[in-house]
Amino acid sequence: ASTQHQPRGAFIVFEGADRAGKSTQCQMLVEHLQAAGVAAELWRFPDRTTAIGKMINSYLTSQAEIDDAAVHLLFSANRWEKREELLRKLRAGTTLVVDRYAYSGVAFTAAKGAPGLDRAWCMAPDAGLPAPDAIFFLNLTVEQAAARGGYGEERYEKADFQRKVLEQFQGMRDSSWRVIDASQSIEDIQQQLREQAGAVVARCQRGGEPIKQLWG
Ligand code: Z5A
Ligand code: MG
Repeated sequence: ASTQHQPRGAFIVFEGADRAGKSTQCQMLVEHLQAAGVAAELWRFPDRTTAIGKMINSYLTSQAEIDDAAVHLLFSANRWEKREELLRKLRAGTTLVVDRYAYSGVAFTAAKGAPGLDRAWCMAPDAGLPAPDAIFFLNLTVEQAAARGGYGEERYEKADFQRKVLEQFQGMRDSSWRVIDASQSIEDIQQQLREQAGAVVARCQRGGEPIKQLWG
């Protein structure tokens, strides 16, 4: 039997509007899984610790200007450079809870509306990356997000742009995405996530689930 079909960890991605609570929920979910005896790790993209990630960080904090197409490819390269480790962890049985992935990559660049950088162009460099077993989309309007104390100081953290990013996410979403109303309380959201993520983890632990590829 192919090793891909052995019991393995689950690959769970969180996407959604800014301020929707992705980082809060990812952290809580990983702690819950670990407490339940599941091998689990919290990952995030961009991973700002690598050489590529440091360039991305300089861009996001406006210390560097980088061409829109070039920075898009850096975000993608930042996922490709983690691919081997990601697959190794999953096959070793570790569940990965990942705060943003290629969907953010496409939504944020396509939202710029720059000539030539349409959604198809944005999707191309991520084709072939491991695909998640589940995508949780934390859904929050720009107005609800603003009520949480406003956006931060980074490059993309402006209401007008966030509205365009949300439109891009709506356009990409398919029926496999698990949409969660992120205006609920932190505890209520976490409860729903635990139930749904628990089922995905159990399914992958049983085996027979191949690791698929983007954009399948
Ligand atoms: N980006 C890109 O362009 N291309 C790519 O390929 C990738 C990313 C992967 C960095 O993201 C930027 O990179 C991001 C996309 C772009 N740009 N923007 N904007 P990041 O992940 O580092 O962004 P962040 O700084 O972590 O912010 P965030 O993700 O928007 O926030 P969040 O993680 O969703 O929310 P949070 O930090 O958990 O919570 C926000 C606040 O709300 C906090 O005060 C919480 O206590 C509060 N909160 C959380 N949940 C609730 C509920 N349920 N009720 C009330 N208050 C709540
Ligand atoms: Mg976050």
